[in-house]
Amino acid sequence: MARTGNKNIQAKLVLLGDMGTGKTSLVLRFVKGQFFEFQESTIGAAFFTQVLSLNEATIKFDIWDTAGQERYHSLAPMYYRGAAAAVVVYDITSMDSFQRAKKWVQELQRQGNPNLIMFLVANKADLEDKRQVGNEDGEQYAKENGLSFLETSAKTAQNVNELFYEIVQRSAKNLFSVPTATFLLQQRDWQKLTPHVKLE
Ligand SMILES: Nc1nc2c(ncn2[C@@H]2O[C@H](COP(=O)(O)OP(=O)(O)OP(=O)(O)O)[C@@H](O)[C@H]2O)c(=O)[nH]1
Ligand SMILES: [Mg+2]
Repeated sequence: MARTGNKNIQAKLVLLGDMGTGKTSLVLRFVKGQFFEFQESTIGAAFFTQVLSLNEATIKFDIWDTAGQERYHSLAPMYYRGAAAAVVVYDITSMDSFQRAKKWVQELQRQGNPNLIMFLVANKADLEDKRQVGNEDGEQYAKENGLSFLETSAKTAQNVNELFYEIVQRSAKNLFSVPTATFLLQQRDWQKLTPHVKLE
């Protein structure tokens, strides 16, 4: 792997999406390995940091978990401004949340940083029997808009680490000014190098 030098890099990541889609739950699953059936609705925004180390470089992720309630909408630009990556979350059991996700994507495309890396995340994939939004619908919308797409479950941890690894990998080019290809990491490297990131 290419040597990246002794760098400390800070990257801002923002999660957006309708209330109740599971933004806080995804972050808690990733950062703490926890899940709560009765997660409280976020007020304003919550802030988490996660430090990932690889070779001589350290990335400190500042994660802004925004509140999905409509009354907090006007605060959002404060959180997505300057972000390296944005994760727009919807809930596969709610068509409304998918429509809301599309609105967020449009807003980010209009207002966001042109280098912003955007992910569309279909959460609650464990609730297959209540599904309202088909996997193909999310996938197709993401493709049309140049977004990365993943179906996740904060409850079962499905694709949660994968989501954050992909964010790091896709951000790597911007963060390290090296081609992503020289920066690809195997998951076992992550495990070795990042004891504070729990792998399921
Ligand atoms: N079954 C299932 N439930 C989930 C999942 N993710 C979150 N939940 C539940 O959905 C509810 C809402 O989750 P939150 O993480 O608070 O959602 P949020 O997007 O942060 O909501 P706001 O803070 O109001 O914007 C909670 O009761 C969670 O337990 C999931 O993947 N599967
Ligand atoms: Mg929340």
